[in-house]
Amino acid sequence: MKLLMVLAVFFTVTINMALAGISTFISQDVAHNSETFSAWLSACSISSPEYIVDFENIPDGTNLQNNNSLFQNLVIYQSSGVPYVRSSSSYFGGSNPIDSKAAALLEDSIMSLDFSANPVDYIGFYDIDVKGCAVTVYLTDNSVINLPSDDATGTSDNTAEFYGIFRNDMPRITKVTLNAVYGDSEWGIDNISYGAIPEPATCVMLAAGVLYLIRRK
Ligand SMILES: [Ca+2]
Ligand SMILES: [Ca+2]
Ligand SMILES: [Ca+2]
Ligand SMILES: [Ca+2]
Repeated sequence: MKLLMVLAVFFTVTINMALAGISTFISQDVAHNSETFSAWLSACSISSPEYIVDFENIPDGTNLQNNNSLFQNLVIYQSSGVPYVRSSSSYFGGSNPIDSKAAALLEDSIMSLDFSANPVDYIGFYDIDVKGCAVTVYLTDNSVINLPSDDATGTSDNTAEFYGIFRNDMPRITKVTLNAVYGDSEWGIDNISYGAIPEPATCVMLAAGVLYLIRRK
């Protein structure tokens, strides 16, 4: 009887964990970027992302389409048109890149962030000059999940707003697509942050190693 109860609790916990699903962290305006970014980091149990692509060290005018040597474990492409590194708000529908450069994109074209070479646990980015962008994630088990669309603000000046994704207990993420269908035909993306969370087994081994060293002293 006791064994049955233990098994029942085990399966209930397992099922509840399986239902948690992908988490999203969507800043509703520029003023909420910082707290939304922090909430995303803490949900992922990380202090900073493994990789951050801010485009600052890439020459202005660089064509990013399907370029697999520019970034570690990230390939960017659009279904129509081509993403370029740009530094002027005239390529971002009147909005500004973060710092001096960002990737300039076309609305009504599906933008892909492809991590299939090495699937990731978390992705964050700032969308520029866009309202209500459709966000879809593709997982390693071939499932496809539509996430809530981005914020409904930002069409000029400093409008880069944070959108964070954490896979939680779902399979790792191979690709994220973004489709901005509202606006003035231009938008952009900046500070693309992504990576894998260190395996707990590694942490346990590290802790065991540290304890061993302390004991030896
Ligand atoms: Ca930038
Ligand atoms: Ca605009
Ligand atoms: Ca726009
Ligand atoms: Ca926005």
